[in-house]
Amino acid sequence: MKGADSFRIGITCYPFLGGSGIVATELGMELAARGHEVHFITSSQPIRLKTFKSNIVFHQVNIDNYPVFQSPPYVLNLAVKMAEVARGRDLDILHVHYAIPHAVSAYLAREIVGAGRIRFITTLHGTDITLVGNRPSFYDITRFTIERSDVVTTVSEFLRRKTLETFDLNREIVVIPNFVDTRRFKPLDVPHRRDIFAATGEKILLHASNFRAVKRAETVVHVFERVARVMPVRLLLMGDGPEISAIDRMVGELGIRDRVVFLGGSESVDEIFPVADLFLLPSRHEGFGLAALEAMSCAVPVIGTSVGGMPEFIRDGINGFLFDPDDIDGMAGKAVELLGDDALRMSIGKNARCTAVQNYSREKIVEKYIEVYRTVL
Ligand code: GMT
Repeated sequence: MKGADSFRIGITCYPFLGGSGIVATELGMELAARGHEVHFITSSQPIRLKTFKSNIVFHQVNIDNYPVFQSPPYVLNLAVKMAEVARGRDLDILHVHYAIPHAVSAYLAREIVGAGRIRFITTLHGTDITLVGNRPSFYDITRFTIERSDVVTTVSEFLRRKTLETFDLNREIVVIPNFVDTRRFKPLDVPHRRDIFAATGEKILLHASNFRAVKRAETVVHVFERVARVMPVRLLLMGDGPEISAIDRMVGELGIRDRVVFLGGSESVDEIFPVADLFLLPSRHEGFGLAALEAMSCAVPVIGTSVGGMPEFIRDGINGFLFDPDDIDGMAGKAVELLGDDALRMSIGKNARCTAVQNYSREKIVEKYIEVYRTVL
């Protein structure tokens, strides 16, 4: 039941694996735990929303296709569902994650329900601005919906600036970083789980992503191959995506197949992260870089890149390391140094865990979203 100081919020996101969907789902779960009423309005049940939770309702958007349509009218069916839930459940706010096309549907839903009856908040995550929204075929609609959102948030200062520059906008954008459930993503308490992946004395490198070009998984393999020349190591590759076949081929060509484990898409990410000795995320840019934060929360040192959102939470040489995305030699050299020096690795890992717990815990950051809800209402 909704209390006096609580809200009714409709959340829309991509429900399958992916950073924006994870943030949206974790946000919804924390809001519900605090007594707010959360309605997920999505095309399928969000992947991390496994069990029944009080204060959470899942409303499936059914795509009503028809032979004359060239593609399924998801945007329209979503808008109608949003309006239906907004009216039927007397929602205060629609909070959409990833601008395209969710902000368009939210804009339509607000118009259908009647201006002033509901507000909509758009959270930008990264590629919705840096890779998709800036394409000519999406530019105007992305700009329009950013302008018309009641509140816009971005997951980093980098993304805030990028959004204002790209769309030549002059509006307030609130920065709310990604967060992590530090009780679930925590250092390894069952050391023998490492044995599944590596022999005694071998170090484990990990990369987890959706294997899109922006993640630079080929850099991960090049770095690993250089490290493998000088010490016994294994590489775990977690996730799936368009680049995975090329990576598989590359691993064969470099003759390191017996050293590399392809884990595929997994929901047990919190069980895999803590077994690693080093996490590699050499992305060309990240809106934030949630996977790096999850690794840090498990006290696993990260080698990331000095562009995009990562420099906002990784301090080079203190709680992780940052390199130019093309600096394969630099990353490989640092990996060898770190994996050969347990004291250094553990001290960086400890600082990383501290950063996650002190500044990026789910409880702390969700409070910032609640503050935004209060302000907009
Ligand atoms: O990383 C991806 O490509 C997935 C993407 C998404 O929208 O699911 O992630 C974006 O949102 C995450 C959560 O806010 C951010 O941590 C990621 O940095 C961001 N990805 C990129 O900008 C490439």
